[in-house]
Amino acid sequence: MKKPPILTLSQILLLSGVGLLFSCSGSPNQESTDNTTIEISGKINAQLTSPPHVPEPVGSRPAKQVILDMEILEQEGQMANGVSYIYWTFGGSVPGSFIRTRVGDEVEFTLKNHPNNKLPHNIDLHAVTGPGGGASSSFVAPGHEITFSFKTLNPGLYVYHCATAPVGMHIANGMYGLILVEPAGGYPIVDKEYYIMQGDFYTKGNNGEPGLQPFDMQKAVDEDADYVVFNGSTDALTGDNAITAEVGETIRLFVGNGGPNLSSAFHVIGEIFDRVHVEGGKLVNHDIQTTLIPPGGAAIVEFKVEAPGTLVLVDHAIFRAFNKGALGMLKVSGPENEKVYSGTIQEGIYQPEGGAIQTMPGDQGAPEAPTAGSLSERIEIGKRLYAQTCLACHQENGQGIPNAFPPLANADYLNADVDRAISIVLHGKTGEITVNGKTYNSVMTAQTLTDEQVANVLTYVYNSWGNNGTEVTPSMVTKVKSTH
Ligand code: HEC
Ligand SMILES: [Cu+2]
Repeated sequence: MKKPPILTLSQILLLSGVGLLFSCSGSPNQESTDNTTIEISGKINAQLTSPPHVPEPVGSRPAKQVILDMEILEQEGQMANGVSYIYWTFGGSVPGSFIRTRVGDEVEFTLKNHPNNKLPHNIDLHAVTGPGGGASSSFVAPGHEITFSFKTLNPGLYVYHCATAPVGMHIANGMYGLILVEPAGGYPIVDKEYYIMQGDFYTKGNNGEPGLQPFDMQKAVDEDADYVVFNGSTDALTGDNAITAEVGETIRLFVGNGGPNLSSAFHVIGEIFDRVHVEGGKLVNHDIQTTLIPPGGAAIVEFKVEAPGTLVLVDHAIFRAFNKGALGMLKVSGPENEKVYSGTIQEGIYQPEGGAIQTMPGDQGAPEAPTAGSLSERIEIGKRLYAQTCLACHQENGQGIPNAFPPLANADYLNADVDRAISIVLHGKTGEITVNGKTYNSVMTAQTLTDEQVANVLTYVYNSWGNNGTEVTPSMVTKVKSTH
């Protein structure tokens, strides 16, 4: 056996690499800026815009205090021709109002929940360094408002969204938007800037079925989207709503993906992205055909339009584009440029094809639940169910959340009427109720549980936190079901 040399080649390389790292660390190209120390001078009101528009670039302005007011509105809107939907919105649009800041700004954010709204909401801004991205300080019940503040530390394009339980449902209903943090000095000026966000939607009726379509939780869990759209609707960026440009102009698209589930293979048919700020950050890639934007992510894409015609924006997971709505148009007008493209301009090659043929997910209801053989087993199984299905709203010890979710602990309303409690878990509940002297007027969604599961979870609740110890049996649940 040979004795090993004192240093192997790879060890030498490693060491010299470390040396290189050290020798570079003091150079001016290395990032060592501490953005927490950027001083602010003066105060401005934030300009907010609805999609596809964006506020004025920050340009060379210094960091400032930015006063920002955003109102949450739950309102009906159009998903597709003949199909409407109750959207939950930040500022009345899907995606929500575009927020434009620069690094070092101190944003004083007031979130208002309109008194006509049914549900509590909050906001998690991915641009925020702090607990829950602001979510933990911004929880707000209908008719209330809340103010919190943050300093923007990292330049880039960020998603914001609601993070109130059930989180997926709030996002699926349209509660997302973009906040841009420009670097000092701003991004280079371009001719046109637009705001686009993809989202997937889940409705009781399949794609194209007319009328006011309710949200379908089961399809959302299965990630079986009926609609995949830009800016909240199949028509938001087509026909008269198309975005526009002139030949020779430079375009910047701020593109986000609200999800909740599906990643976007963002592509513009007939264009190549000259530059892409990958994932919305500092890294710039060049000459890109399709850029991947995950749910909760964003990208900035830039290109120059050289020839007239209609450029088609799609999610290149292509059934989503032609059959579920992920299709938008950028109409470029101006003189032909035969050097770039010699063909005739033809409108209408890429058009939506409408309702995809889909099968409903098998409607077998909830899976067989374990059957409880005794009261203590029922409580034990019920406790697990509570953690899975009730805890997000009613909280770990049944204490609820003031103005939003009523308490189940020592709750007079619960203890007064067991059949009513069973009915609430089976069918959900909306309208004003009074629990322990406080009024609540919100929405509890119906829980998809078997009779056995309803019995177990309610038995757990009745045998916890000072409640009256009722045992709820599956036959009691079956009886309540048959009388409603
Ligand atoms: C998405 C949030 C949410 C979830 C999940 C939820 N609830 Fe509720 N629950 C509410 C709201 C909101 C109300 C009040 C509804 C109203 O204002 O009319 C309520 C009311 C109730 C009430 C009547 C009021 C009271 O305090 O006694 C009971 C009982 C109840 N829920 C039990 C449950 C049980 C058991 C589960 C789990 C199986 C559950 N809830 C899951 C939000 C929720
Ligand atoms: Cu919300």
